[in-house]
Amino acid sequence: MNKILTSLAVVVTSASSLMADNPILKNIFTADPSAHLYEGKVFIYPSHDQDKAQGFNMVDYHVFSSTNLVDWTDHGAALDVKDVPWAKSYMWAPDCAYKDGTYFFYFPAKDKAGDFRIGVATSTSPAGPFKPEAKPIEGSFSIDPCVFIDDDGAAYMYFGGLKGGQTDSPWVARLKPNMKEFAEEPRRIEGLDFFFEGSWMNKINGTYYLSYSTGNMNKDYRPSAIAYATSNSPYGPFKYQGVILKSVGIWTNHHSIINIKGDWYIFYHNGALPGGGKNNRSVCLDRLNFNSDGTIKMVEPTKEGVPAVDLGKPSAQ
Ligand code: FUB
Repeated sequence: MNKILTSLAVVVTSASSLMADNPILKNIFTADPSAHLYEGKVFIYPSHDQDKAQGFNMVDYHVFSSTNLVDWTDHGAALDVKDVPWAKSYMWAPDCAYKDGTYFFYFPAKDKAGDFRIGVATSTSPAGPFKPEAKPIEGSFSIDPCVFIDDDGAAYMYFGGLKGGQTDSPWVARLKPNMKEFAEEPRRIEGLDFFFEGSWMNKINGTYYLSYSTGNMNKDYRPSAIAYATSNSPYGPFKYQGVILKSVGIWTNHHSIINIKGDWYIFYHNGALPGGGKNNRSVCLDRLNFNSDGTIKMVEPTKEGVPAVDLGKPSAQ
């Protein structure tokens, strides 16, 4: 691995490899990757596991981008807990959404009372830095927000996994046009068998695919597989479809799925970097494939990762 220091970012190259080489992010420990295509690049919004961490008390977020899926740029700390007036600790799995020139960064964290809430921070750049709102989203609770914008422009937040320290059902709430407030009381989502945490939404050929981590809920796939369910409504009810990624060998599993140039990809994490493990995770990338009936094939995690894809020339750092 070769690091080139620039004034703004760390470019982490992988020796001109033609393959991405899992884990793809190697300069710091990262987890819970939410991937998006913005401005001709792939951006990853992960959690940042601290070196030698014994638990999940994360304190900041870094944003990564790539124009070829092989070489990744770390844009540095995009949000730090010390800059979030309401948050105390536990900066867990985030997501990002774009609307009308603004990037909205959604993140769960424990508030001063020790309860998980969901916050939002904004930037005009997909790389951040993000400016947090003074308070968490009113009425928000729990963890792992995923924000999905439907074809009609309506935005929905899927979230859930822990409520008051207990496992809980997943939730969905439509967002107001300002993307910073719930437009309705969160609704429970039905039909997500074995749901534990880590929601991710895709709409494919008119069908809503909600995928998620199953923790210890499915005794046949412990610990933590990624499963999915489908619906014809963003609110559900959903129909359970099965497992798409088996355990990655550590307690958590958390993913995102995006289409890049006509092919589907799954971003997830494992503990495979030197010094890695349960609390020192690293983001990986593999292909995801569908059957002709629209069901998803089981993913085979690889060491070599995916081939380079040309998304265009990198812009100046
Ligand atoms: O990274 C902290 C938590 O672990 C995430 O919020 C969960 O999804 C699990 O990956």
